[in-house]
Amino acid sequence: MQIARERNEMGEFVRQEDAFREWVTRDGSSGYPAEPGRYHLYVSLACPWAHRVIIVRKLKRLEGVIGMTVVDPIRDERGWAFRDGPGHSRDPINGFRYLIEAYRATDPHFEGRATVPVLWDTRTRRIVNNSEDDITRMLNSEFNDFTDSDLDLYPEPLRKEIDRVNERLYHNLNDGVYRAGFAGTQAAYERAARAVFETLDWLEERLSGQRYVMGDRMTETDWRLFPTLIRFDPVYYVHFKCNLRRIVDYPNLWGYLRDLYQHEGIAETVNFDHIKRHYYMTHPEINPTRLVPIGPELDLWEPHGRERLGGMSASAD
Ligand SMILES: N[C@@H](CCC(=O)N[C@@H](CS)C(=O)NCC(=O)O)C(=O)O
Repeated sequence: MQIARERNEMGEFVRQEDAFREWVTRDGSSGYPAEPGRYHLYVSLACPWAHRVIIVRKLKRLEGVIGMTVVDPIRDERGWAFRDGPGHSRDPINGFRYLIEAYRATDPHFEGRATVPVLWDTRTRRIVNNSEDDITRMLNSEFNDFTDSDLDLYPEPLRKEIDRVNERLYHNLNDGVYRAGFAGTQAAYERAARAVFETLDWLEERLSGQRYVMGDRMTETDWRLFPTLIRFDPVYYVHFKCNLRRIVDYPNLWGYLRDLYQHEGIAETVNFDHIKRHYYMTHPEINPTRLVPIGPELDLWEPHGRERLGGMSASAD
């Protein structure tokens, strides 16, 4: 674990930039035409960024079009690995043992951390893109010729507002919990942790009168938020010391989280075993005993009652 290498002079955690940002396009103009069976995802069920991609692949019904391999949630100094185990497997595409091999196959001089998610091209045998923002947008719009779903999670009229809210949520919440957990000074921790709760308070208010973050329509913003909220009480509250309040203490956010969890196909993308073992066993700097807490008990199937707020649960679908 190289958290210390990724702190600035103020003790703040700074996430590394994504290395590969090529695009798969519907018309092929980018050099990577959308084709069924050509591209493959390497993901972790533990990672919130990869989780977003897994969700969009599921919602867009692209499982038969884009393959996916799940890494072992336990990461050691060699990084993410492909091994057989519950919910994860060896790499059937390239026979890689470690994810870093995909990065080195793409750029022999690659020096950073090999992160998930990765979108791999089986034709040119290289990584097309390792940024979840880009990959989810591609899955949303570029593979429509190969799916019967016309769901659009990034509708034109809402794009500006979606970008604005995403930016705020990314900095203060999605990455904010990491900046709280990986902070190297008390001040950096407190700044990040306070911002997490200011943002949750803001969302609680916003979700009091509308079903989704953008109003009555489900968008990518909801699915960018979901992976962070679902990890919050089991992991971030304890492991990253974000412990002013839990999600279950926020009536609207807790109902909203259950609403999304109960959306068709979503519960099966959530693997609490991978999530908990990954965080508690892979950050020895934060949890040197590597013990995994037994709780919490969450009834995610409890009725949420948010239909009364209106809105189209499956969006344009
Ligand atoms: N910016 C990336 C972030 C991906 C990322 O940081 N993933 C983490 C797991 S949650 C990772 O793979 N870390 C590898 C490591 O620390 O060695 C994205 O948005 O796709």
